[in-house]
Amino acid sequence: MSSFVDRSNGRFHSVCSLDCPDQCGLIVHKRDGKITKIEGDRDHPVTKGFICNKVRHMADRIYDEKRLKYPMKRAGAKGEGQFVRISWDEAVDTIITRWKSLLQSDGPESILPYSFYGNMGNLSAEGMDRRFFNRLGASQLDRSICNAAGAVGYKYTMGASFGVDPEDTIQSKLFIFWGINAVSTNMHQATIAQQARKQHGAKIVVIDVHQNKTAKLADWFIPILPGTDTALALGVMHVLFSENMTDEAFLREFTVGYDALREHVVQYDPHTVSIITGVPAEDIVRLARMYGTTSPSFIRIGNGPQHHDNGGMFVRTISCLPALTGQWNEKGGGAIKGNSAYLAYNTDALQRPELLKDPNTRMINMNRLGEALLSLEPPVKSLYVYGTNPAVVAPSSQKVKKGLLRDDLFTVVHDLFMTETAKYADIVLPATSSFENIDFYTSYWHHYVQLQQPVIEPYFEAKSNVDVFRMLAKGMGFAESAFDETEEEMITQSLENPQNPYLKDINYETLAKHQYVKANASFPKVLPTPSGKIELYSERMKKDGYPPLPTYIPLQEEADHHFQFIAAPNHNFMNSTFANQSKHTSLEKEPLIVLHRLDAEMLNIRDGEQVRVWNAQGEVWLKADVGDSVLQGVAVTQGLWENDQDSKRLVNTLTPDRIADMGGGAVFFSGKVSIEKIK
Ligand SMILES: Nc1nc2c(c(=O)[nH]1)N[C@H]1C(S)=C(S)[C@@H](COP(=O)(O)OP(=O)(O)OC[C@H]3O[C@@H](n4cnc5c(=O)[nH]c(N)nc54)[C@H](O)[C@@H]3O)O[C@H]1N2
Ligand SMILES: Nc1nc2c(c(=O)[nH]1)N[C@H]1C(S)=C(S)[C@@H](COP(=O)(O)OP(=O)(O)OC[C@H]3O[C@@H](n4cnc5c(=O)[nH]c(N)nc54)[C@H](O)[C@@H]3O)O[C@H]1N2
Ligand code: SF4
Ligand SMILES: [Mo]
Repeated sequence: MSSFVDRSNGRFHSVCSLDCPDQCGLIVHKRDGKITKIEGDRDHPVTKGFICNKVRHMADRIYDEKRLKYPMKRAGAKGEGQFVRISWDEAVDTIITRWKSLLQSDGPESILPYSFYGNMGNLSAEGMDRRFFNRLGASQLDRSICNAAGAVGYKYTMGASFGVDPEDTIQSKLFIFWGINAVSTNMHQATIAQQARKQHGAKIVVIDVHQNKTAKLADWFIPILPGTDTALALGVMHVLFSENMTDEAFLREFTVGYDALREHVVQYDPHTVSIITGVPAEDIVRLARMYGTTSPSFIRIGNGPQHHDNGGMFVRTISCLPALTGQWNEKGGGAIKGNSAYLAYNTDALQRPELLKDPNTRMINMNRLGEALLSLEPPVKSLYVYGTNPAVVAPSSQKVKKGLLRDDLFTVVHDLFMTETAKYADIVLPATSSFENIDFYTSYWHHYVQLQQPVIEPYFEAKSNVDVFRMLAKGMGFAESAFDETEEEMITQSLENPQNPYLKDINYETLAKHQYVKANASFPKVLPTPSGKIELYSERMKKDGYPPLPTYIPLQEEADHHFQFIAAPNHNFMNSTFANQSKHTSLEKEPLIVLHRLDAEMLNIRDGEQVRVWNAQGEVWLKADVGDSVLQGVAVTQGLWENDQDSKRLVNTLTPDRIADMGGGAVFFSGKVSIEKIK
């Protein structure tokens, strides 16, 4: 059980639990046992007291009247949202009875857990739940919705998620934000870039399909056609090689395949690349010269271009660039896609894979949830959702909803709110917020491990993920000691990782004392690639059926519709989190669709008019935002809005559930739509 210490008043250390690279240190103010204010921890070495607007308003969410207080069971039709209160005993009994009967009739694979990182705490997101579902033998979930393609792509080049320490990037003289809206999604990296600009005149370049908030503060915004970034990177390489701006000594010592790459990129001359990308040839040359002559330079590789059919190859390609100019040898030089390898903890100790008896247990890709519910054989008969809101965030959401409507599907949703997904549940369970739990956090951007200790008591009857899975294990009669361990024990085991020397001095005690501890990490001298070097040419890729050299492969053709549809995150929501809070929705006002003025003219659409955006999967209604912040043929919307009343705002209605080139990744941004004025 969580050990709650009654500390009714004062200021308490905490950490932001949201799925955001910054993982800010927080100070929580309390009076009479309640949170009154949340602010940044000024002593935190990376986040330094600055936090985003979303979390400054977090107390409103914690005490929102709409928060789930008790377990409930469905009292109306699926999707209607009619529920009645039940006890925890009844909720657990109902689940266990149903699952025991399914084990008999259909076997454990008929049960599918469905989760993501609504709470980044490792115990909450990938701890007791994994132990439980491994022991149950349930279908496994391939958690590929976020950065799976990019992680695999980066691995081919670099071996694992090792990038530059973001604290060092203050030294950089050139920041390239490549398909990342950092002002909204990695605000401290944007702050460091602005500080470097002030201190020593660093330049900020943004490459994006949309002139977003980050592009607005850049020294140079390069608009590009969606899904063509790999070609741009190859064009930059072409110029670097042909104008002798490469670091030959570095290439010889730390890479393999540079001669093959040099020859390979001859075909990607600026003129050819310009036709593919929509970036003028002279800008390609200018970008390459800027990159080739500025050191240290830093590329922040975003998730945007990675959420495409060719997203894995994009990251594989971009991650070759810093090696060409020897940037990994410069303090603050290099790139970040993710930095999770520095803080790799002992996942086996936490998740107990040995509890899963059948190694052939099926794996279901979370990006194909709709298909899995509608047509998988043998069928999924029960779905257990926690820490995610698939009816809103998963691709092709009308299919997901159709699947959730199935009468014979027994669905349980554990969340803090009655999400759109929860409305389809048979049983809804109330979750604690991270401020009510004990957990440990490992950022995927900076190098700090952080501890969360409970700041407030659980809200009404809410329970943490760890506690719920303990109850379910007891109910199922699982006798293994893995289900009795305390959170402190689980944290201790996780941090004992002989595979990762960087964590050597970090344990529960040091965390309890210091709250956040930096891993003693540095960029590895020998990378975990087959050659130990940066692989510009990858034999492993060839074996896996990919071109061994970085190669531009166009997006899949969808000839029926004209506009490339980019449904990206917005500033004031976190995926679908906060889309149910009026403070956040009123800051965002309403969902827009950004169009080029010539496209709008052609469609007879004026700025501010409501438009219908549609394809074969369905339709969405959005307000036109007409201007020149996208190229022609591109349509951008931001934010995963909820559908309230009759509004048609569920943008994932229109996104494809195809799978990316690598890692089973999602391709949210590769779909196409048509657009017309609502008459
Ligand atoms: N405020 C806020 N912060 C967040 C989130 C949120 O929802 N809101 N979500 C969190 C999560 S889970 C994640 S994964 C990260 C994601 O954060 P980012 O890494 O910033 O990724 P996205 O926001 O998906 O997309 C970034 C940019 O890619 C652009 N883009 C799309 N396609 C292309 C393309 O083909 N080429 C180029 N060059 N650009 C393209 C989009 O216009 C967008 O501006 O943010 C996290 N932080
Ligand atoms: N169109 C489009 N779709 C996208 C994206 C995009 O850019 N465009 N981005 C994609 C990406 S990168 C991601 S990562 C996914 C993210 O999608 P999700 O992982 O679904 O993220 P959220 O919408 O924030 O939902 C998290 C849910 O977890 C709940 N929660 C929080 N803490 C806890 C807890 O401790 N226990 C339990 N049981 N529940 C908790 C929250 O209340 C919330 O309802 O969305 C994807 N969907
Ligand atoms: S969402 Fe990101 S920027 Fe905002 S407080 Fe949390 S970690 Fe910091
Ligand atoms: Mo994500």
